[in-house]
Amino acid sequence: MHIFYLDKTRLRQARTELHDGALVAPFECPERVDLVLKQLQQAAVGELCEPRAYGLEPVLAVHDADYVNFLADCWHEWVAAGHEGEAIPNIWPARTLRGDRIPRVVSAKLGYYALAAETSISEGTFEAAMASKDVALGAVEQTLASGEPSFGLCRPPGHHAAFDQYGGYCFFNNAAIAAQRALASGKRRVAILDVDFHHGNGTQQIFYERDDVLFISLHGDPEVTFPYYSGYADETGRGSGEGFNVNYPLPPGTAVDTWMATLDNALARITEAQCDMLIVSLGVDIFEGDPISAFTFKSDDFSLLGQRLAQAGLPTVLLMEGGYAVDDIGINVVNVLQGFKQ
Ligand code: Q9C
Ligand code: ZN
Repeated sequence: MHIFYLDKTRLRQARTELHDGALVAPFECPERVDLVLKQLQQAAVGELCEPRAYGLEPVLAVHDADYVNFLADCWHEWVAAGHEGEAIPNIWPARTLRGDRIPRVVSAKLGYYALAAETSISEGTFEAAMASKDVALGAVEQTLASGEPSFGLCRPPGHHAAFDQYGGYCFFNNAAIAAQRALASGKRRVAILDVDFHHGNGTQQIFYERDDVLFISLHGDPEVTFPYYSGYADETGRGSGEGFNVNYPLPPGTAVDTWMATLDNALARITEAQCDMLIVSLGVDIFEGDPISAFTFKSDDFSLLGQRLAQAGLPTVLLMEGGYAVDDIGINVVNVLQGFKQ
């Protein structure tokens, strides 16, 4: 298996995350990739590869140009405005305000383009997001060329990033960018299977009205789990996308056998829809020890997950999303990839 990685993903190193009313050290930190890389190398899972730089074109294929410009300029505008801490929104175009015009000043643009406030923007955030999508693109190109599975050690993650919104630690939607690339190179229908603990609201939103990408997500019930305003079972797609969005909200504490039975339903839908490529949004925050999640996967269960994913029998790209119990994140990723290879 080819493993894609770029050191520049480390440039995302915010100092603050707004968590339960306090500014804490971010859960989504560079140490995450150190631990995954270390375990991947120890287990000799595959060849480590650096992708080339793909530029902005594949980003603009799924994201709004003004949004991308905002991300590119945000930190500089924030500094130029004389602000001290990291860039965090504190007002939104909420339901009773105007959301139909793009504001001029950075403090207002933050609320316009953010869907949550935990994700501070800091120096290097844009550069790391660019590297992260290049990791995803390198992985998908490798799989498109060889038919062999690839893993992209993306960071920052992507699945909460929508057409023109960031949040949930995500800026560019790496899985969506990779899926669009696969379609551009001739794939007919791509399945994005999102196993991260949190609902992939961004991926859902980007493809909601389309039938060339089947989006399926297993996640913590949004009644009680971030992102709260998306991820319910009645969100099934719109227009020609009707039936091509499938959500499986599961209660906190869901047992692994229930989760795996749900995965079987998801895989059956992928087969039924005649997808010709699989992109896995691989969050390992379903681990029992994850500090911000509530599923009960043990490290060994991740091997079974990898095996089941392989049984879909499709060219497969696995892209890193969440997973925050840093001591275990590496072994959990390795177990998925080893299980896949068996
Ligand atoms: N303060 C991903 O896993 N906050 N993002 C949750 C903890 C945001 C997770 C509550 C969680 C975002 C990619
Ligand atoms: Zn997550």
